[in-house]
Amino acid sequence: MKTYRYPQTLLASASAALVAGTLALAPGLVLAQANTVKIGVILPMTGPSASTGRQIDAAIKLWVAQNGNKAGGKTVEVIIKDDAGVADTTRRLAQELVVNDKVVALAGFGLTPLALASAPIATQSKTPMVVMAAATSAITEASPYILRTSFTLPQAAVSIADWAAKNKIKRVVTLVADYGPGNDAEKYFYERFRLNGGQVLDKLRTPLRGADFAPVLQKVRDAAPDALFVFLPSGQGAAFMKQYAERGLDKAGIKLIATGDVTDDDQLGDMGDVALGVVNAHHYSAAHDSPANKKFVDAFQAANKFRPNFMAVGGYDGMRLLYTGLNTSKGAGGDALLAAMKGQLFESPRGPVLIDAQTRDIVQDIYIRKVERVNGQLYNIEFDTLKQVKDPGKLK
Ligand code: VNL
Repeated sequence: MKTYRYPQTLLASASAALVAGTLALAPGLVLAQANTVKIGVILPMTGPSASTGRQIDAAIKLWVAQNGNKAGGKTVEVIIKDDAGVADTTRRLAQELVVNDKVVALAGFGLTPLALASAPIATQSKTPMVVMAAATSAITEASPYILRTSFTLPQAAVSIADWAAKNKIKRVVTLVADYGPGNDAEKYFYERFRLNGGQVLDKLRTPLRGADFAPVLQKVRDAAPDALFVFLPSGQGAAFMKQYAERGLDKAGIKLIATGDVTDDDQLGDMGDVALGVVNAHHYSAAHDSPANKKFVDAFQAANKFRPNFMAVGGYDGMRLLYTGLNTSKGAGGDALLAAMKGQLFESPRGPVLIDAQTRDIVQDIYIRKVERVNGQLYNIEFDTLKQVKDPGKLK
């Protein structure tokens, strides 16, 4: 998936010759250009969120390997760029992909600030932008050209808040990463849990880049709640679990409940016994029991030496959305592609999903899962399903 750039001068003279009607130079070259559509994917391939980039990159490659490089009668070229998780870089790359590479769509976006930084470029250039990872509710409102194939934190947070209230959990402390999705997780958990008659004793936050959970874990121990509710972005769960166990909190009678970002399939295999029994809510488990998921997981694991996580599914479904959209728009981008992607309904490895035509956000089943050991490996085992959950952030 490396980009090959035609030399500028050659292209310029080829198109000049075309205009003059005396096409003498490299006609195949001009044809190839007209028959190619480019998708510009921006991911954190390096830096603290590199696991998200690695998962989505692998899923995109799997999609192309399985479905070929043709859509809407055109050859699809996927250009993958690394923003290292830095928003200024994401914005610059989005600009370059639109202006220089003339991509028909932007995709990827590993973290909320990276998606928000690129939203104005999508709007100004009328370029559809498929958010495959970032999950703050408000992202889809930042541009009418944004669609999302990941999830929203409110979808997961209200689901686990309902489960907790029904399962004898009365007093909770919340702990979230201190940025967009953490704010959403805290707010939506808090509101729903209190509505259900529960009590939130404290709301704790950790810096997005902070890996030291000691100060907040001490506060949790002192507050002695029935349960601790946690949201941390993908990639931080294992470090958190390790410190949770080191401080003996798993043995202090405080239940751990979470969004599935914490018991992420990317790291779950290495978390050890401390993760056993953690109940959490999310939209995807590698153990999801369906023929579509079995096929996806088998193919993914055959191509990579790791398990797909929810980020991989966001990337895979994002490619489906783009290919199906391009088939309908006959390879056109802009408003035609945007319209063709709105309202798509399909069977994802996660279960049935809808890209809501009004909100451009994803409507999907949210599962309540418990971490269990299956054939020697830890998995999130689904035991309850909330059907077709719309983003609660869009219902206000
Ligand atoms: C975000 C949300 C990122 C959930 C995550 O992992 C995650 C975000 C990198 O919107 O920044 O698990």
